[in-house]
Amino acid sequence: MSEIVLTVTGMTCGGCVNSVHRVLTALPGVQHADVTLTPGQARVTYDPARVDRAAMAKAIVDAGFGVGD
Ligand code: 9UX
Repeated sequence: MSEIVLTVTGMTCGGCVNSVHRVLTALPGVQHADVTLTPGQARVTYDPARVDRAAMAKAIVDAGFGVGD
């Protein structure tokens, strides 16, 4: 497993945190996600053979949030 920390923008309440957590953990290959509001981050444990940063970022953006550099 690999771990990555993504900067997530646009989350303003616990519901947003739950939404980001839901879309990340729905991706095949994502094992675990810890999403925090302050700071806006997602720490993701994943199988790099099955999922990558771009897929995670797309899922977050499709849910209405943003991903920083
Ligand atoms: Mo809270 Mo986030 O009511 O889209 S869920 S602002």
